[in-house]
Amino acid sequence: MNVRNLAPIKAKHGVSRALQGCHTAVVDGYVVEGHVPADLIHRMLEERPAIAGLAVPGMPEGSPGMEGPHPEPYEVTAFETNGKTFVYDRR
Ligand SMILES: [Cu+2]
Repeated sequence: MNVRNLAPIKAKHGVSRALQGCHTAVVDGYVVEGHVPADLIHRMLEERPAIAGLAVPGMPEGSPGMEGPHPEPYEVTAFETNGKTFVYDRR
């Protein structure tokens, strides 16, 4: 699904402003926000944790689709619909 205004979708799925990336996807009921590595999406779909989804805020260099000469470490944040977050993985 391609929509021009993602704000209502992000709000519905509990993506807070601080977590917002440039892309939002909904995969099998989970939100994938920003440049989340594919292997973590697979892990989430296998483990089916009680979260709303995963987010990589911003566009960190070195994340999938953002390859570059100066990769930077970044966190993949899991978030719940109640706004709680925790670090799902570090890259
Ligand atoms: Cu991006």
